[in-house]
Amino acid sequence: MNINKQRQIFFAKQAWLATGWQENVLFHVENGMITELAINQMATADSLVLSGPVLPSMPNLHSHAFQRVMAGMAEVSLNPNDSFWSWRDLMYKVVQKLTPEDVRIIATQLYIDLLKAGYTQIAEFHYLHHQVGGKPYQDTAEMSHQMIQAANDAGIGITLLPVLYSHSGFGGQAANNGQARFIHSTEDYLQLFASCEQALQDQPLHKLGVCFHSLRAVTKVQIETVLDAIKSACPIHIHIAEQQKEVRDCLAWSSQRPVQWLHNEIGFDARWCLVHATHLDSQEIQTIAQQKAVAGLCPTTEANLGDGIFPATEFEQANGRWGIGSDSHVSLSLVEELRTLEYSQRLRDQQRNRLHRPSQARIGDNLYQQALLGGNQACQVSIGLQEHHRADFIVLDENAPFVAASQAKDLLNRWLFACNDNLIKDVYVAGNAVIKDFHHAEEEQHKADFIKVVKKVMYDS
Ligand code: NGQ
Ligand code: ZN
Repeated sequence: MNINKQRQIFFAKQAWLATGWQENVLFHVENGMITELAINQMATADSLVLSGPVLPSMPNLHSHAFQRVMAGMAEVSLNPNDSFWSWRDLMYKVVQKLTPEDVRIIATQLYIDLLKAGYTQIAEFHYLHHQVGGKPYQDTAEMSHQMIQAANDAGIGITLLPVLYSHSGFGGQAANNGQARFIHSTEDYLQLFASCEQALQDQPLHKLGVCFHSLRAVTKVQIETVLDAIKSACPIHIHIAEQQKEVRDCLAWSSQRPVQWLHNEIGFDARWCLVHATHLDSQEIQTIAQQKAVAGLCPTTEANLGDGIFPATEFEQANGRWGIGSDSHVSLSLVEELRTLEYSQRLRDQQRNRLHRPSQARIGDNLYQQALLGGNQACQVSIGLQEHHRADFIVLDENAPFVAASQAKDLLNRWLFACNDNLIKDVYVAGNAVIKDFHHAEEEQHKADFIKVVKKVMYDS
């Protein structure tokens, strides 16, 4: 995707900077980056005046785009013990039906909807690589190209995470039939990674990361071999400790809990994003925080799949880094992700106002700030209204009653806790307006294509 190289100047009456809400903010954008920013300025003749309060957009650190096609379709009780694992069986059935074109169409619609929701970078944890039955496509990176195309058509930045997936359980158990489209040897994975690297060259919005599906899906030797082979300082993502069963199986196999195993046997640091990390003991909470790894939280999917409650209150007290992802895309609302995270803690603790920091007593402001910082780290981007950051930002609807009526200090709490309509009116990626007045320029065509794919895949019609 091309970045507008022209210099642009924006003016915001109210903008949420790293220092909190400020007034009369003038900022310059060049090559998609903020080059100068000052508060208490006047709009200049050549500046574009943004209509409402302006905030940085949000990075989304975890996505399986194809799963959007089945969102809301697994909410039928088929068995009194329905669980994460029975949901996964249904998901594997959907996987058998998808062509590369279907996947691109689903992802394009999804990415447009995510832009409208205020996300401008998506970490795509991409493991659907092969044909049905497991044969690679003629171009082994075929599916990865579809994801990049979808991101470009929508106008979102992608942090592409090609996934290494080889086994069905701890200790290198053979993959099952439902997983055939996901499977690589270490060598083949390294080739795929090199193809993706090439495909992303000269695409400044896009990033590439290493990804292991889970400790169930790869062996220790595989992790070591991949990390040894890939020299670039890219992010590293892995699903970890999402389900109790996974923790029990890991203990039975290694006598260690998943995060403990990763720390002791491989080691992790700020390059790592530990997705879910739901089931942690106190030592593991401290370790993740001390190592400055990001906990990749997906509150609505974790609730939907019955994963458990992430110990966010304790993690926050340990200064842990975290961000949010929409994962299975059962919800595309960043408001719902942040609200669900805070409310999960209140419901467990039977207390109010859980996720705050000594420097930030306002829950909404703290949630937004932490999710932005952790998301930036995990997606390897720098979104934020400050110099040398990418000019990705959102404009709230100045006519929404709580936006019009509230003092700036209360805006985030009003928005995140008390509004259900989408308040995001305009969305800018690297200085370009991709959502204008709630709309995307190509949305009608993509919507029509998406409707056809949903009918075909989910209803055979
Ligand atoms: C996935 N999703 O890979 O799509 C997983 C489920 C698994 C989430 N963990 C499958 N939410 O972990 O084996
Ligand atoms: Zn996932």
